[in-house]
Amino acid sequence: MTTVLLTGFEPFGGDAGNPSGEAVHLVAAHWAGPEVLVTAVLPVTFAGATSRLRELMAEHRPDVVIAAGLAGGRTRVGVERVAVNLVDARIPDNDGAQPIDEPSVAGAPAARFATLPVKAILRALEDAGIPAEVSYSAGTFVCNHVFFTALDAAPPGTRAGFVHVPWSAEHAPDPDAATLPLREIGRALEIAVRTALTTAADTSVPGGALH
Ligand code: PCA
Repeated sequence: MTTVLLTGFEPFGGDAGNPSGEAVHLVAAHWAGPEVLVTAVLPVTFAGATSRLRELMAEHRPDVVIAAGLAGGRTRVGVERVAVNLVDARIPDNDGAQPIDEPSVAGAPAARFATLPVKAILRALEDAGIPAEVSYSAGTFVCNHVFFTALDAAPPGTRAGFVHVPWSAEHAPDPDAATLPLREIGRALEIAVRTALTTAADTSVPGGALH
């Protein structure tokens, strides 16, 4: 049986909501299989998020792992291509921890690439009318830490990666914030999962960044 692990995050930084966690619930509510979908909303803590993720991966042995998080201010859904082995927290996490200049996983390489078909996901999102981009930095906070940990914990053959989402229109911090409707964010995550399940080899289309 093919298994997918899809995670989002709890609110952080004093925000009332986090669209990544809410969107994961939407995907779970609509999931029609036949693959098994396991979902979880991770705490925004360096220690708690990665220990929960490692537990979930050990328990369910997923074929596809997609972690999602909020990138407030971004206008597009970002399919992350590279996780760096670095934690450098600009704000405290939800435990009050603020690690600076530490490795995400001691002794691991400086960076790892997502093993998702990132270009095929980009193309599928664009075809569905969802603003999307390949992103080359998931930051150095809890999201990147979870992304790097997912790649570190994934056995060979697992497709693992990270998707950053904008604010939802329903929970924007201010009226001028860039947003997408929560329904569209959920649709984006479902498309990412479905594309990862159905794409054998990634598509070769431009998706790089000039700066
Ligand atoms: N976004 C943060 C952590 C949790 C989330 O949803 C980040 O990008 O690191």
